[in-house]
Amino acid sequence: MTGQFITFEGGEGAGKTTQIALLKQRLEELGIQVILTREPGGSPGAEKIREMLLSGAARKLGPRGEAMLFAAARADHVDSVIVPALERGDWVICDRFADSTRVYQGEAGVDTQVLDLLETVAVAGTRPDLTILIDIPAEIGLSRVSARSKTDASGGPDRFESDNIATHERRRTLFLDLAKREPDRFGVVDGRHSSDHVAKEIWWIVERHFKDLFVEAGGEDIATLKEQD
Ligand code: T5A
Repeated sequence: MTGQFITFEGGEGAGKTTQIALLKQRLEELGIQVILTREPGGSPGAEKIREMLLSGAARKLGPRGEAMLFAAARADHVDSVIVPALERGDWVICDRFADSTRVYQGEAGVDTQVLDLLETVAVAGTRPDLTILIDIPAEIGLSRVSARSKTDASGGPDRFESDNIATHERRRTLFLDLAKREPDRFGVVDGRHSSDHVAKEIWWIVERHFKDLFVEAGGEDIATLKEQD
């Protein structure tokens, strides 16, 4: 089986990290080797850029400067982590990828042509096979993040979490617009449900998306699903 690249997108507190761990477990039960990674970050160089971006230290560069930093981090991450893993035949699940730049830095006013150019250079042809968008009203996602920050060491809101609710809602709309434009790549799930419910919906999408690959590898669930089609 060849390596596959799955990305998770959505607003703050949508449940991406939670669901990525659950999906990894299910894929591993099928004997698939899975690498979990995240953006910004995912490689030593990109993690350094993450600190600059999320602390707000890069804010003074403006949205275009921040977009360039996200792209620089992505280029290193793609070259040093994602491509080698896919070439080994591993599956890569990434918490946010280029769609986040389109949404967050696009919403902040960076020109689409600039974002297109940066993306082309950063990903160098490596694009997700499937993107799961966990859609959630901004208010719910932010309240989860704020509840979590009271019980762990993450501290207060980061550079992007601290934006106002209207900004978060515009980002939500932009994510949904991207999903509408590329329905073959995106699977959209409603993040308001329980973690178990969301995990089932995501697994349903993954099964359908990769059913031919799973059948080749002998995954029984999927073989049954294929027969039902
Ligand atoms: N960014 C990123 C850009 O601007 N441009 C870019 O190009 C990129 C790549 C990254 C920030 O950078 C920006 C976007 C972001 O603002 P981050 O720290 O990586 O920041 O944060 P997020 O990706 O937003 O991740 P979060 O941790 O905030 O949210 P998740 O991963 O979506 O949510 P998760 O799973 O951690 O869950 C949050 C809380 O909710 C609970 C969890 O237990 C946890 O406490 N929870 C649920 N509660 C109830 N029901 C459910 N179904 C739940 N699922 C999870």
